[in-house]
Amino acid sequence: LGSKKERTLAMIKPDAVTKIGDIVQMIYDADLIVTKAKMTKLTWKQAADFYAEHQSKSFFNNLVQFVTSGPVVTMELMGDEAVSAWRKILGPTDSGVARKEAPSSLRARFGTDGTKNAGHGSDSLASAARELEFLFPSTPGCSTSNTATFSDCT
Ligand code: DGI
Repeated sequence: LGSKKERTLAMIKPDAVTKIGDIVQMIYDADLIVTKAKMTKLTWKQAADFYAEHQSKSFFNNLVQFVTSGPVVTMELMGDEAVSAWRKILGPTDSGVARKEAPSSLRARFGTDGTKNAGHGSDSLASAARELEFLFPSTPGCSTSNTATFSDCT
């Protein structure tokens, strides 16, 4: 009662990928669950498409450069108000600000500054739907049954 089960897209950026264990602990402690996860290296085009809303910003190139500088871990998280719950775990966008305002947040603990900030979280249910489809595309004919082989799905 009074809670909304949501899904959100979480991304661990290249600077925090090796902290995945600590980050799963933070997810677990917040009563969220990891329902999908993969490690991947985004291409420049993928990162630019993912961050298309920021393409006119001064920091756009630095942002795309950073998120393509190494592998990322993307996750689908599920739980009560998952969109805001994950963004609360992340803390303020700038890791320097996060260290002052939310010292136990993910960005305070594992980020560096306004660009190298350890993680991403969808900012709304609409963004979550778009970002989940972008990183975990639904594959007609492959998504409904559990099989040990992937030959029909790749
Ligand atoms: O949703 P957030 O990731 O907290 O923030 P956002 O959607 O406004 O921006 C996306 C990313 O772009 C953010 O994680 C880091 C980068 N960014 C945002 N604002 C600035 C910035 N990078 C720099 N260098 N300076 C900014 O003002």
